[in-house]
Amino acid sequence: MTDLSAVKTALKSQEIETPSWGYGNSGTRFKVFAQPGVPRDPFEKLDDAAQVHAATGVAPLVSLHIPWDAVDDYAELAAHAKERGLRLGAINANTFQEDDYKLGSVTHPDPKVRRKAVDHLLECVDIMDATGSRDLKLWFADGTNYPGQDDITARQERLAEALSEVYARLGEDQRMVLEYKLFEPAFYTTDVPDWGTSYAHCLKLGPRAKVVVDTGHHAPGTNIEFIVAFLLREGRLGAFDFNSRFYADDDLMVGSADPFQLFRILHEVAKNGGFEKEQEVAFMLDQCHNIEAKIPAVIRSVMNVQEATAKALLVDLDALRAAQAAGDVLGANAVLMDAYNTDVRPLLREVREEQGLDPDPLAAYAATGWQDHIVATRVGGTQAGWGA
Ligand code: PSV
Ligand code: MN
Ligand code: MN
Repeated sequence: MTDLSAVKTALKSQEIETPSWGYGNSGTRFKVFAQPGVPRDPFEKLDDAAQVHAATGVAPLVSLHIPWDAVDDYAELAAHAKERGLRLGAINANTFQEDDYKLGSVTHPDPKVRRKAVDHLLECVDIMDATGSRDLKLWFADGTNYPGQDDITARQERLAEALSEVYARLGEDQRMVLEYKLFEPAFYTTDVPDWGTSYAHCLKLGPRAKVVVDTGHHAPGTNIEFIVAFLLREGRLGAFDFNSRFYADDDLMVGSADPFQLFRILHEVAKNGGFEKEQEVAFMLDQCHNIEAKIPAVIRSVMNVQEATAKALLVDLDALRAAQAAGDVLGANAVLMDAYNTDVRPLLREVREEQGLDPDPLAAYAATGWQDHIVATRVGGTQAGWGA
């Protein structure tokens, strides 16, 4: 039998990190749709994130993307976060939006471009020092479009060199988390295309280098929960970038396209101790809300993670293990499906009430009047960064 009070305690202590860029305008490569009331600067993005945290109670961290969130004084930004009950989370580096990076950043054939890219990564560590952030989050758009364009192994060598210079700069409590992505924007080779490449680089770097699993970055049909289980066993799962996809890297609300997959992933997290603080797994969202209202979309996403987490925590592990040990294929599967098919919404309402929160976060947000306030007072909001 699952211990319900332990499930509730775990749900109350969960921390979901929301992305600053989820609050800004975004779109596809064809069109950025401007919404009224979106933040004009990183301070206002934090004000919106504070609304999500106030409504849900489990979203106290916000990741920044540099230079989208560049400010003169990062300590002031951290203080702004703190006043609102928030903390600054991962610092995402950006070496993918300048002309210099046409042929790559840290893997570029020209050492001058590599230097510029590494300097940006080092600057991001300086920012972490000022914000108190633990994680430097790296995703590289580096790759090639045509066979023969560049040397695959030379690019791996350049990548390894760059990563080791940056790793050496990290403070003792700081980590590097390395994201992989199979495709896009390069069409032929990508320099960090999969978890194996990220893991191999992390292993060489040291224990504070870990892998980021962005749920939108795999080939269709990839068994992401296997990757999660493997990395947790090795102590190398650094973070999630949660989102949903139907076709490519769609960055839709997590749990919207395939809630069962999210459950299967979080079941592996629960079973392998990934919710325990020592594992230090960051549960981040990496989403863009192109056509839907942003703050309610982030709230909905947080709720989707909570619901999948609750179901994962409800899996009767004793019954599951007994069925597995007995070779009871149908029985084991039934244990898992029982948890997945549980309606956990009443449980989550109870958890919120016990935390002194409104049981319905979306209604609670609507009742604040914040949306009308920002629409009336913010004129000329900024783009999230994509398409800028
Ligand atoms: C790349 O597709 C990515 O997933 C990386 O995490 C970037 O930093 C992020 O998207 C920006 O939205
Ligand atoms: Mn991502
Ligand atoms: Mn992505």
